[in-house]
Amino acid sequence: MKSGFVALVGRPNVGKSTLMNHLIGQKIAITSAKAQTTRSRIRTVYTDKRGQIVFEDTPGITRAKNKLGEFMVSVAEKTIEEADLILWIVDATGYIGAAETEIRDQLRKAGKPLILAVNKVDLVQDRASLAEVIEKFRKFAAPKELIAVSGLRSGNTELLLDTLFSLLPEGPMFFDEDTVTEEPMRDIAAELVREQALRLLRDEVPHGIAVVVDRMKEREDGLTDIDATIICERESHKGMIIGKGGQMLKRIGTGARRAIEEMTGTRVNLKLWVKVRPDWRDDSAKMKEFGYDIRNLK
Ligand SMILES: Nc1nc2c(ncn2[C@@H]2O[C@H](COP(=O)(O)OP(=O)(O)OP(=O)(O)O)[C@@H](O)[C@H]2O)c(=O)[nH]1
Ligand SMILES: [Mg+2]
Repeated sequence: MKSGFVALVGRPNVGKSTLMNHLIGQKIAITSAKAQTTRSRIRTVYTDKRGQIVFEDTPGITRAKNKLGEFMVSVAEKTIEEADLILWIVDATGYIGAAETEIRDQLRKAGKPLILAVNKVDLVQDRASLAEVIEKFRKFAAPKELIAVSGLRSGNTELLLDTLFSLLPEGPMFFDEDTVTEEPMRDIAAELVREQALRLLRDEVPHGIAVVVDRMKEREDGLTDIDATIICERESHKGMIIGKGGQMLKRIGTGARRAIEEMTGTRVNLKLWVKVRPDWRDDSAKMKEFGYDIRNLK
């Protein structure tokens, strides 16, 4: 039996969460076309006869602009420290810049076995360009293994699992074989609301949003009532989140309800509120209240 913790790390928007969801065959982490979607550690479990892999998805590593940004960087650092194996994900269409060099040096310091996943290969035009991209990254990162993948189009993910198992140590099962995640359902529901906000709102607005589930209760007839609050940074943002005649809030609610229903397999009655908490992303006490606290990292 092989087992261990695999940290998924890299720059924002390279496809870490999409790839993790694909590897475990279920959507647990939210994803979006906007950078800095993942804000905390999302732990999921993959088990088969080879053993058990505990995946830890992390926020994209980038320069912090506020306390929330600092929290996100510490989540990535702590996860790297605790992992058995690092899965560094890069975008095949991206260039190698100062940020990549910083991540490489940080990972070297950590001294853990490194696998480089060159992701989004479906976007690379032809075989010759792909070979070039792979060579460029291999030279730059000198990983133990390099695998070209597509988390979106499922290219090579089976090979990636095989490689992960081959590099993991012998060890026990950390979780029950049926466990996919231990993330509480109400946290996942809150994230699914935030995912809709990221999809539907523009500019800085979705980045200044936090979502808290205030109540989640299943009725006897199976319907689940969920009350959630969308926290934003400004009155003007609140106006945009609610939209003309409440249209935007309604679209966010409908999208999130459908996603939560798919996840829970029950019918859901979702009620959303919007509150303003000026500059909460620079307020440690407020951040804790909204679930961003490094000491509570599972
Ligand atoms: N074409 C293509 N797009 C992908 C692939 N993987 C992810 N994407 C897209 O890239 C965007 C970012 O994906 P995420 O999974 O949210 O990226 P992330 O690295 O988790 O981003 P952060 O949480 O912000 O750090 C989304 O629009 C995905 O659909 C892929 O293999 N191919
Ligand atoms: Mg992510």
